[in-house]
Amino acid sequence: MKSSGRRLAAVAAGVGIAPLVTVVLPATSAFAHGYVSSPPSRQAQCAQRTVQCGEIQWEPQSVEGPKGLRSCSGGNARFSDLDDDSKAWKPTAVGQSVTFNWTFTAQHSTRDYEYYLGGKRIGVFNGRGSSHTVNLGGVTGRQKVLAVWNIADTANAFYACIDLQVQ
Ligand SMILES: [Cu+2]
Repeated sequence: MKSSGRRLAAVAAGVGIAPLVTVVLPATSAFAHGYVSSPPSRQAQCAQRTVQCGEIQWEPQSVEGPKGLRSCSGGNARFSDLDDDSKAWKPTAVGQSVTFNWTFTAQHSTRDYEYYLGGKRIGVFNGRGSSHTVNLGGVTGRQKVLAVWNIADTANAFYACIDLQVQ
């Protein structure tokens, strides 16, 4: 009698713990990574509700994909909003010299940061800084810069597109 009572207590305790585990696990996956917050990247504009977007609005830091891509979404179908040039992205007015600032929600070891404009690399920076000043090389008008944060110890990178109005 005593031992079966103990067994029942153990089963009841196990049932009590299970819901806690399932609640805690999904919440942790959204913490990692980083994105360009200034000038506001496309995912930043989604997060700020400047533009209506899908899932990316909840996790602007999560645009992660294999190194070497040149898309704003980093190949993530669920963030395909970011590849849509027809959405009402608000361009930031800038001159030829632009400073891009990253916001990090988790640190990773960095291989480098790269900046692309029209398929051409206009900047590359080694090290740990979160702020990079790039020269746009004489272009004017509406432009789109792709910023890439290449991680040193994984195969992945983080991607962010920034819409600019160059004066
Ligand atoms: Cu991360």
